[in-house]
Amino acid sequence: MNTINWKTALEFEDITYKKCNGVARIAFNRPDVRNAFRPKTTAELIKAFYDAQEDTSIGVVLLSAEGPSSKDGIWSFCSGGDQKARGHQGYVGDDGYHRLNILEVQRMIRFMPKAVICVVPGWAVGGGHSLHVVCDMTLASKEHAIFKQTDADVTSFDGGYGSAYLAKMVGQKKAREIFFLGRNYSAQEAFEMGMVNAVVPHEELEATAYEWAQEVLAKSPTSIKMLKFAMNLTDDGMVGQQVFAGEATRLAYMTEEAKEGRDAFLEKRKPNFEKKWLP
Ligand code: S0N
Repeated sequence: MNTINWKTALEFEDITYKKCNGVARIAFNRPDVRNAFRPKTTAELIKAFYDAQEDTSIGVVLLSAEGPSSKDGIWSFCSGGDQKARGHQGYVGDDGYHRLNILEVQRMIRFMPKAVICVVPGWAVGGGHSLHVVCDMTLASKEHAIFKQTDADVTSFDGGYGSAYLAKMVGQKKAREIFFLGRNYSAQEAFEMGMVNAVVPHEELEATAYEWAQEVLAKSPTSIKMLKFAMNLTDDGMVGQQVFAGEATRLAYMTEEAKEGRDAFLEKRKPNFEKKWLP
């Protein structure tokens, strides 16, 4: 296995952002509040995910968390929206405006043309649970991961990927149980439901995530991207079709036919497509 030598890519306050050998690691860094996110956190996540998307040396993103809490040693992935930053219309940022932009983070994960692996070292709760659902794969700490949906306790409801997509993953009855009862589920239970890919001893969690990332990195980048978008497509409606078709267009641009179309326009002549209507 490659030695993991994470290097800080960008400095943030609420998250850490590092890179190593084709892997980007974005991690919540508010362990004393169980890694709850406030508007500053989501703004930082958006910047980090955008950087990882644009960096052609990066093929896989790990979404993880720093920890444990300095107060009580408990591990958390993310406990969702910071209830202390919650005003009457949403979560209030330093600028005084209310924002609900965690959904933008979800969309970035969903439409990122690279694999995103969620690494859950502890609590995955509320909006934190939804983030794990939207990631392409999830690895969970055997000893410390706990999955829980508290949306119905605090009057929030993730009606998109957090619930409807979860139902496609674990089945309708189980998804309703998760949201309507808000119980705690261990990593093993989450694995048995089909929402976790592997249960990993806590000490090996990050190294395992890095190994999984290296396995993905050995594959064809175009295949990974097209497969991800193909699997998204049926659940994402016209936007899913748009994203998949956009990548198909990119592939079409690489053909001789496309080059002829462009050149003919620039040279103010009729294109000669040589009438190759391939079967
Ligand atoms: C995570 C839980 C289960 C952990 O329990 P535990 O281990 O007993 O710890 P606590 O003593 O409860 O907590 C330790 C300290 O951490 C603070 N804290 C924990 N979670 C939060 C939080 N979410 N916000 C702020 N602070 C938090 C505690 O207060 C405590 O601090 P001290 O030591 O100072 O007292 C347990 O903590 C828990 O249940 N947490 C709350 C989970 C929750 O309800 N989260 C919100 C759920 N809703 C969302 O996430 C909104 C989703 C969302 O954003 C969204 C979705 C769809 C559409 C739009 C939006 C949107 O709003 O953007």
